[in-house]
Amino acid sequence: PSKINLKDYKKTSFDVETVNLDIKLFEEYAQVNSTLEMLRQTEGDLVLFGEELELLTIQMNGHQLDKEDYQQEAGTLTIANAPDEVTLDIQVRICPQTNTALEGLYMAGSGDDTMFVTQCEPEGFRKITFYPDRPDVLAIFTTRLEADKRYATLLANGNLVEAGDVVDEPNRHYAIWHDPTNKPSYLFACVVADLDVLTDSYTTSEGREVTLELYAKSADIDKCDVGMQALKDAMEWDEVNYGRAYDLDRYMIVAVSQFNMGAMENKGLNIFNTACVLSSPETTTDARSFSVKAIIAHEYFHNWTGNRITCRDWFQLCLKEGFTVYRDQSFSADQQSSAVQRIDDVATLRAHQFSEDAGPLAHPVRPESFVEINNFYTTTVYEKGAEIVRMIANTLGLDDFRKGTDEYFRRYDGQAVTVEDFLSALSITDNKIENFIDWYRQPGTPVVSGHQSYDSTAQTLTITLSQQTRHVSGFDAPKPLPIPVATALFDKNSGGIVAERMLLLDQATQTFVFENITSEPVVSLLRDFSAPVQLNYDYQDEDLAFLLKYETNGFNRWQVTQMLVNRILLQGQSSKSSPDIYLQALSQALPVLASDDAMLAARLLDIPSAQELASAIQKDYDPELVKMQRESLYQQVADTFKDQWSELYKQLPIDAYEDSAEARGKRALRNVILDMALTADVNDAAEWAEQQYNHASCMTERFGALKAMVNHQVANADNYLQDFYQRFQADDLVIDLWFSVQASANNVSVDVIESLLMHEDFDWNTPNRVRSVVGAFSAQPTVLWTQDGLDMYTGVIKKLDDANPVLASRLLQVLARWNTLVEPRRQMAHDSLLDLQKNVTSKHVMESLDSVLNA
Ligand code: DPP
Ligand code: ZN
Repeated sequence: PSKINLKDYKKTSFDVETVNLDIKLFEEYAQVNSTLEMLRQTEGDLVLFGEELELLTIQMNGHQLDKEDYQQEAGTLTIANAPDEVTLDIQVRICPQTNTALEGLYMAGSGDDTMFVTQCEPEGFRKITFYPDRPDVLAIFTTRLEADKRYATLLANGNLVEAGDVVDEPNRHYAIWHDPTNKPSYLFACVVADLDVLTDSYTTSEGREVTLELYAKSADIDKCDVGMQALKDAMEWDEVNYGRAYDLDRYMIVAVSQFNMGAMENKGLNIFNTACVLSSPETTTDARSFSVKAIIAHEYFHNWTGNRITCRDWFQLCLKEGFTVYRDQSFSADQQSSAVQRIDDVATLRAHQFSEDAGPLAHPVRPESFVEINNFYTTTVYEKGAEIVRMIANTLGLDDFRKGTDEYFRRYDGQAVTVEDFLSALSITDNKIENFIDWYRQPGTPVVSGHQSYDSTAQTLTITLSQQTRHVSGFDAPKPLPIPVATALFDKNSGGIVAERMLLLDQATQTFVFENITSEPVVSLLRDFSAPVQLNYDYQDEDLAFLLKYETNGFNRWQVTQMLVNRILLQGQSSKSSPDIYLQALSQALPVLASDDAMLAARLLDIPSAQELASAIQKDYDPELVKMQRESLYQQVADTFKDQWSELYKQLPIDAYEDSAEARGKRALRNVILDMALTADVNDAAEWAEQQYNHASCMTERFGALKAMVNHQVANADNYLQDFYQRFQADDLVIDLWFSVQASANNVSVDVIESLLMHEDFDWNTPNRVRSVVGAFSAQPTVLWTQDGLDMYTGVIKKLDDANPVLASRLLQVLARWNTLVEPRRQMAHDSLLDLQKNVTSKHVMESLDSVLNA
């Protein structure tokens, strides 16, 4: 398979004006007839893409085409010398019933309980019919669906025009949908199913009455209220914050249990993984429920940033994803403490994106070439992409950023555009914004180092900052990037802020002078994580402890605890810090915070994940050692406060369930304290866990207790696991939790994983289930990086390579950092990967494997 390059972009020779699709579903296959009205826009052949299609007939302007009239090869159908106006009628047959890749039109479910859904982003539409399947081809779609009446729900994009019985076929019915908006094929969707619906409505700021519908299986329909409310909140939020209102009379969301991604923003007809839309207090943890709201908002926000303004080509994926993630993060920050929101977003960025950027899968936020675009739905494109938009917003200030986004919507509505277009609109008030383009082009996480010097005579403080980015092979030598560093100076005596400024570091090294500073202050940098960089400032441990006490920025209070922990844990650090200052600082902060902001208190007790710690290690990474060090520090924290856990825990009694930020904070902190108490061997902690499980008001409490019991192997843990299974046996998403709590347990072994994979409820065709075991397991590096662990893990990839290459390749990416391992693990991993290479064929896995082995 060949590489596609950004620099080779060319418009298509033909544009599509309208598409008429007629999809008839039968027991064993589907018949798809399409009519495309096309117009020439440049010289050249007419090219259509198509994969896994059985071509029955093709007609051009009413004439049947014979084999010699077109050329068919690997995924394309080419017609040379086509006239300037073309009507194509194409008939194909496809087989959704055997489509396990979950791209294009596929059947989900099994037995009597099946449904048909589509996933067309990025290149699934070509598995439905022959089409110029690229995001820069925009057309008006009309879709007729026909199926057996046991599939009562027939949905497609846009408005319902007509529905009824099929003449002479009493068991079949049809529906015709028309979407009045011009859209790329990746936003096409249809659903043929038997579902219940929750209906609501929303009146937009422009006075449009919109019908809102959330479709789910009847057993799940009582878990749709959270999602529906989030949708209404998101619609209003986008009107208030970006001046964007919804543009159709109907907005539909459909929940599907078999789905590769989280959710998909198809025009007017979002399709969601059940895990990302269903939520109820009894079955869904707070964290999951919060992310349901964020994902509903994310997909809704795409209607403007993605659908109305879309990407010229897939290299521009970050154009819609980075901006939309930034928008959903801002939405979520308005629903809880903004410090906690920032902490969670940054923790994810550091654990996953920094690690990606430090290894062989590093790529620019806007890649320059790919073999398989599915491999680039990455945390670099999404999360680092969002960080760039955030830096621009902070540099401009919110008013000018809004002027810029208004300009973007005004200029490009209805078009397929590039990152350069986006920056050019955002630059209307400040042309320096265009310099941010280098952030999109250059891979690698910049390291910002710095120190300060104080001149008491001149009363000036000088901060020197420099930046360095590793040179990723295959790319130009790194250039300095514009890095906004939000800075505050704190008076050592009063603890108050004496100066506050946004420093823009845009050269290799720069000095910044603060005047009228009467005594040497403590400097707080990168407040609210103003740029996605690693910070290496010349701090004393005491400065960090000081900041934990006096910083007013909640995010930075967390950040300094993380810096202290990193100093204690990271091997090879010359001046290895002792935990004393950290523990002392915590003991001052914790009691106050526990009553003030329980959620933030819970986060302050975080110790970075093994994965995040590993991302900073370039060589001789020893998973055992890192695990031991993490656990030993965790133990010290638990022991230090051993006498206080009981009181803190009792201050947080189980009340009736409430979905407020405060109640969620209490539940989060209670779960952290429970785990700490079990770690410190507090006398009756195992009993607290059982009580919490038995008297839980919601899943956060019940699952928190279960997880703690499993991880600490308390005597009754197995009974509770069994109870949990029995209680929730009918609920797939809860059973996913049941699998994952075992697969990610502290003491997990490959045998446990093998037996979970053999369990009667395990299902290779449901990505959520596969992730609940194999994905959860991959967070246990001490077991993953053993011969047995690798055999099992690469065995899973082999198994999925053909059936679901998108999922297989995603799982493989977890092995990217093999090259940093200590011997003999490194060699073992290398051999496993080489062996895997001989046994896989999908271009998805091959491309990832090539990059990973190139480390
Ligand atoms: N475009 C989808 C999203 O919202 C892909 N999963 O991110
Ligand atoms: Zn998205």
